[in-house]
Amino acid sequence: MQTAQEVYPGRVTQVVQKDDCFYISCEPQMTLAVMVYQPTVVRFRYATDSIFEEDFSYAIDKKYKANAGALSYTEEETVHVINTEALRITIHKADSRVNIYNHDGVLVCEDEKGFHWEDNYKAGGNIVQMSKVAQSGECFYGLGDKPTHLNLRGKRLVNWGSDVYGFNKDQDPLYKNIPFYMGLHHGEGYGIFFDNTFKAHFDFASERKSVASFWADGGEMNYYFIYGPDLVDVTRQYTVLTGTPELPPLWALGFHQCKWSYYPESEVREITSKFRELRLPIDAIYLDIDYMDGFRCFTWDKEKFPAPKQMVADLRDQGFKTIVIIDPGIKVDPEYWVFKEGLEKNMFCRRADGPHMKGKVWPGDCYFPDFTNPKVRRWWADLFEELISDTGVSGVWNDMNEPALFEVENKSFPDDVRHDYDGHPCSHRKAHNIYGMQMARATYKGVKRYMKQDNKRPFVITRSAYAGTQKYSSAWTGDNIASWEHLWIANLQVQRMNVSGFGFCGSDVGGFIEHPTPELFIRWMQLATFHPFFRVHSSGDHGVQEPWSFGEQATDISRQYLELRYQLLPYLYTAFYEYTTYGTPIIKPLAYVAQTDVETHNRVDEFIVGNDLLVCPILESNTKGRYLYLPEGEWMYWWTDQLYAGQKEMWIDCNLEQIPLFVRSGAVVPMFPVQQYVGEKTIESCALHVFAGEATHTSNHYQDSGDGYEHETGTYNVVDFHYHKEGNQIKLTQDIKGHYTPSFTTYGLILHGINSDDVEVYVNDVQLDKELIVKDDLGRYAFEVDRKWLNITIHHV
Ligand code: MIG
Repeated sequence: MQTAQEVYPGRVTQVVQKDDCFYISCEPQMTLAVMVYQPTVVRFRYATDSIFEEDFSYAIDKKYKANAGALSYTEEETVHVINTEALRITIHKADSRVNIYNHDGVLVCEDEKGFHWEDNYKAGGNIVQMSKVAQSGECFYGLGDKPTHLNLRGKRLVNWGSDVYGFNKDQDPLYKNIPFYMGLHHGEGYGIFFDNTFKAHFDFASERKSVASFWADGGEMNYYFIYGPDLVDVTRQYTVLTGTPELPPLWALGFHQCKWSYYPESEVREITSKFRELRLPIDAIYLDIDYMDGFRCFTWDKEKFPAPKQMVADLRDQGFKTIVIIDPGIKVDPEYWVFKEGLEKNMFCRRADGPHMKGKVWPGDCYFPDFTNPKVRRWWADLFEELISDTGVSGVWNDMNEPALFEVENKSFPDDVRHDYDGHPCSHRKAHNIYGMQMARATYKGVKRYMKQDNKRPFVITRSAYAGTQKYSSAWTGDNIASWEHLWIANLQVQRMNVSGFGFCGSDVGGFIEHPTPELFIRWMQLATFHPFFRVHSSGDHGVQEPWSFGEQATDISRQYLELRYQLLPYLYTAFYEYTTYGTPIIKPLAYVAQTDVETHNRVDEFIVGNDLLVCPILESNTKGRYLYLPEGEWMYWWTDQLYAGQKEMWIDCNLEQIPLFVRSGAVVPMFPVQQYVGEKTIESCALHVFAGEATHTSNHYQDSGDGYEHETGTYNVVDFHYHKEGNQIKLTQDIKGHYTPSFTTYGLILHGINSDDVEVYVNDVQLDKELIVKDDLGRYAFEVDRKWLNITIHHV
């Protein structure tokens, strides 16, 4: 057999513009299509034989609207030039290499060797490769769930979804395949989304010190360049391109408890009652694989769960939503209706030569639905009718969808398995990395349909994912371990997933494998309080992992944080609104809020949740505080109301009950009263915590009914709170956009950080009776105002 040769495109022979697309032909016969989607979003698509296959992507949102803006094309001596309103793109006449500049002339992204390929005779097609210059000082971020330092410079990584029980720090690949990375150099942030589902590789100046390259084992060189310059804007644009999710039901932002597995019914009832008895706020309880009859999906083990409908209804009465697991493997059993139906309707994957794809998972031998076939996804969606509409389950958990197999070396399907790929038949080489995504998509479709009939929003959670899966599902980070190192990993992964467009994500709190010490459990609960998805999960074989199993102190501290979580719901929900509307990451690493400050570029521990809270978890045992870095601005320590100036590293004290938590000065943070579950109480008054400082700042508060679909037709409010300080006078104004009427009619204002013995307060320019202002030991002033207040002025006296 001939060894493959690297092939490079030659001289540019022709440039043809068709609307917002430029076709650049090269010798001997490669064509590059430069497609402008936005002034800051440009797609590069290469056809080695100048033949473009049908354009198809599972990632790109069907609702995405391109808007290229004004374009111009010119020819210079050595380059062809395309100008968008934000970028200048040059294509070298000699070899088609691409440079991308901003309009200040800064070279943001530069082809090194640029595009090249190798013919792959054995599998067909090409290995497609791209190499770019890694600029001096450039940092790299993104790529989904990689459990390694946030800055990827110096690393080589691969996307090939894998079931990695008890994965290690730096292990690669893990469960998720998100071929989207960002670069930051000279204050300029940009992103590259390599929309190719084959096994994909990324090298960030690992093999060669000044080269960042990416390549895939097949398919097209097809990538989107996204310009910021703000990194948060890069993530936003990527998320909008690949699809923002709908708002989850508010209860899904509450606390979830899980174990492999809670059974029988009496145990589920005991656990859930205990949460209520101990007044530990919680909204969701999970049933892992043992609820099924012999691990047959869409069945119940009638001995362990004789009356699921009654149980789910009783749990609902206590404020619990029931979530059940559904795996892709369907047991080979001619007596089992799902198998029978699937077989008759030809729903299962087949090998190259025709037999069904048979593999062992929990139920023993299984067949696997080909979720890349729209017919199969419709069938799968229909299967949820009974679980949702009849039994009353509120959400579905998709596991093992890498897809994972037992007892075979590669722990997944062989390469020759056939997939429909929505009418573009292919092998598993191409479909592996999107199998889990298409399963989550089909599940979402079904869960949503039946939840919606009851005017409820769906909840889906998945382990595997490709770029764009956030449209359909939340995610967890898989089978971690109860260790301090894994607490570090959890913190990092949730940040990385967030900048990779996947906001609704969390880790197995406490660790899935092995048993945490009470202290580790406490520290993990404290961190996860600020994670978009908050669930305790464990494999169960190392003892129990409910808060009370760690003793009284852990129970009390868990309660304190669960209460904080429920109080922060309006704040977190606002961050979800910004995520689902604009693609803004809910969690932001420090580099994403202060990218011009190089001190932030390699920070991993601190993160911002929403816009105004800064968290820095304790990641070691037996500590009385830690060093951390506060970015630019002024920050108030949550526990003491003390103000600190940013842009410096500092030591902060904290005891076991405290996680280092800061609020941006000038922030207004809405908080609900403690509830044991979402909707337990009618919220009559919402707290507004005002963190006084020198900064001028605007905070937001999104309000809707927390479930159902009325917000989709405009029944919601976006409220802005403007904070401004002048001398010894603080001015707040409220700007309400929308016509939703929340249940609360008043706000309880709480002023933090007013160092004054006395204040005068004016509400809508009328002085408030001093007797209505209460001051507590920490010097916080509190008073009530009508929900529709327009302005509040506070004079220090
Ligand atoms: O082979 O369903 O990551 O959360 O509890 C293990 C049992 C299968 C792996 C998941 C884990 C789940 C477990 N599953």
